[in-house]
Amino acid sequence: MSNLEIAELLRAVAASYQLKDEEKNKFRIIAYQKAADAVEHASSELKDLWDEGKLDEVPSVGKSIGKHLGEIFRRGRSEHFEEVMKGLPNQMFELMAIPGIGAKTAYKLATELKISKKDSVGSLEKLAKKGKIAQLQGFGKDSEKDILESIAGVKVMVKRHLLPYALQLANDITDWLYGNKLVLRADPLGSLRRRTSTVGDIDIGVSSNNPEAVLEHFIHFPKAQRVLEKGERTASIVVPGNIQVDVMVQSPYAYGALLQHFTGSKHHNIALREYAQKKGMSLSEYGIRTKIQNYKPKLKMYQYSTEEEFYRALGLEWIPAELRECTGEIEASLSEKLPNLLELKDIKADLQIHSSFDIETSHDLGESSMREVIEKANKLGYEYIAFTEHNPSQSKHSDRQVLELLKRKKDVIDQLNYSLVKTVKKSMQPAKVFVKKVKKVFNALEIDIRPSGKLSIPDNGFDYLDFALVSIHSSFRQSKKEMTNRVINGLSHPKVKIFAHPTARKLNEREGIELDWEVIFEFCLNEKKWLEINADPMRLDLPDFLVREAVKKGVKLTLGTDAHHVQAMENIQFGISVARRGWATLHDVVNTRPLEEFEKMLY
Ligand code: DGT
Ligand code: CA
Ligand code: CA
Ligand code: ZN
Repeated sequence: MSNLEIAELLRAVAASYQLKDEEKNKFRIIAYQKAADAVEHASSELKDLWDEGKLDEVPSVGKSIGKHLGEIFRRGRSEHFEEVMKGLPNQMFELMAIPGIGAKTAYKLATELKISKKDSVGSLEKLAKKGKIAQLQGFGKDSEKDILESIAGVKVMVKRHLLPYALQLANDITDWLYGNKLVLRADPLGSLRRRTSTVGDIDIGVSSNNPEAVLEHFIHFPKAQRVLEKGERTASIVVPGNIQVDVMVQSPYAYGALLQHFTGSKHHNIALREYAQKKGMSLSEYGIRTKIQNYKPKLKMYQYSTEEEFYRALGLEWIPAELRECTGEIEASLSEKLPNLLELKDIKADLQIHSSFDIETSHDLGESSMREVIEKANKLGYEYIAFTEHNPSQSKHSDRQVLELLKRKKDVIDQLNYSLVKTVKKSMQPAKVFVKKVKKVFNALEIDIRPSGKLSIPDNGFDYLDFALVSIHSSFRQSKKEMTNRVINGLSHPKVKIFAHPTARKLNEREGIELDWEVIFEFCLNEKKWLEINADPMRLDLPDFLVREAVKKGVKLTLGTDAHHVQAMENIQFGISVARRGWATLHDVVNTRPLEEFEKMLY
C-alpha cells in the first residue's frame, strides 16, 4: 500500500466517523485528518518505516492509528477500519477526491444516485451532465455546475511529486543500482537534480561498461510495478504512486555528456545546442561532434568523462544544475558572471520555528518543546534561532489575555537565553574546544494579517517581541490591489521584519495570492523588510522566479523551515535549493549573518 493510498484510507476513516457521530468523534476526526496529511507528505514509504520499527517517527501518527496501520501491513486489512466504515458506500470515498465535496455531500450523492463502483467520479460527471444532481433535494443548478467544474479541474491536475518524496525514492533506486557491481556511478538527474519545486518523473544516470546487465538489474527493482520500456541504453519502470523512473546508461568515458544531457532542462539543452552549433559543434548524450577541417569524415566525436570538461569544451564555465533553465545562465557563464550561489553551510539560523509552547494560538501549535528545538539547532550548527508561534487566537481571548500569554512566552525565552549564555561560557572556559552552539533564541511571533490589513495582536503586544513575521492565512481571494495594500499595512509596524510564505501557495493544492510585486519589493527595499523563503516542501515560497526578481532588486531574504516538529528543521535544504534557483548568494540572505550583525539589522 503506497503512502497516497494510506492517506486516502485515513481520510475515509475520518469521513466515516464524521457521518456516524460528528460531535462524539470530534477529536478522532481531527487526528485521522492530520495523520492523513502527514502520511501523504512523509518522505519515506510508511510500509518501510513499519518494517524498520520506525512508524512512530512520522509526526501525527499516534500509537493507536499506528497500531491499525501495522495490522494492515501484517494482514492486509484492519478490522477496526472496516468496522468504522461499515454500511457506507465505497463510491462516496472516491467522490471525496473532488474538491468541495465533503463527507456528507459525498454520502448523499452516493446513496441517492446510481453511481458506478468502477469509475465513481466519471459516473458522477455523466449524471451531472444529464442534470441529475440539480434534481436532488438540497442541490441546484449552481451546485451542479460547481461540481462539474471541480471534476474538470481534477482531470487536468497533473499530480507532480514533492521533493522529499522524490528524493527518497531516487535514493532507494540508486541504492538498489549500487547493489550491482557493474554500476560505477548512479545519479538522480532531470528536474530532481535541478531541484524544481515539484518533480514529474525520476531520471537516473548510470555509468557502466555493461548497460545490458545494469538495465536488467534495474527493472528488477523490488518495488517496480510495470516495465514501460527496455532498450539498449535506457529503460523505464513504474513504481507505486504511479511514478515513472527513467534510467539511462553511459560508459564512464562519456558519462559527462550523459550527466549534461539528462539533467536538462530541455530549454537549457536547446539553447546550449544552438550556442554549440554556431561553433560548428553538435551535442548529444554521447559527447560533442566537432567540425574539423581537412579531416574525414569532417566530424570528430569527442567524449567527456565529467560535466566540467563537457562545458569547458564549449568554452563555458560549469553551470550549477539549479540554474539550467534558460534564463541567462549560458550568457553569464560565457562572461564569467555566474553567481556564487548560497550553500547550506552558510546558514547560521532558522527563522521560522513553531514550538509546542502553548500560547493558545490561532493555528496549529508545534509538536516539539523549545528545549528539543534548541538541541536540534545545536546539531545543525546554528548560532541563533527564532521561535515564531502563531499569535494567540483573538476570537478566544481578550486583549488582556493575549498580552498575558505573550508575556508568559517572553519570560520563558528570557530564562532560556540566560541558560544558553551560561552554557556557552562554560564550554568556552577550560578545554578550549570550540563547540558550535546556539547562543541566542529570539522571541518572535507569526502574526496573521487580517483582510483589512490590521495585525492580529494588540499594539502593545509588540513590546514583548524581539521581532515579528506576518503572513496571510485566510481570505486568499482579494483583488491584487486590496491584497497589496493589506500586505503593506501588515508590514508597516517597525517590529515586523519578515513577510512569511509570501504567496501563501500550497503545492498541488492552492495557487498563490495575487500581489503587485513591484510595490512589495520597493516597500521591502526602502523599509528594510525581508521576504521569507519558506522551506516547507509543500510551500517553497517565495517561489524561485520571484526570488530571482527580489535578488535583482536587492531585496533581502530570510530562510525558515516553518518546522512544527524538530525533524522538519532538516527541510532547510529545500529552502537553499529555492534560493539557488533564484540566483541568491550568501549576501542576499539575512540569516547567513553572524548573531551580532543580525541583531543590528533588526533595529
Ligand atoms: P519533469 O520530469 O517534468 O519534472 O522535468 P524533467 O526536466 O526531469 O524532464 P524529463 O524527465 O522529461 O527529461 C529529463 C531531461 O532529459 C530533460 O531535463 C532534458 C532531457 N530531455 C528530455 N527531452 C528532451 C528533448 O526533447 N530535447 C532535449 N534537448 N533534451 C531533452
Ligand atoms: Ca524527470
Ligand atoms: Ca523522464
Ligand atoms: Zn504560516
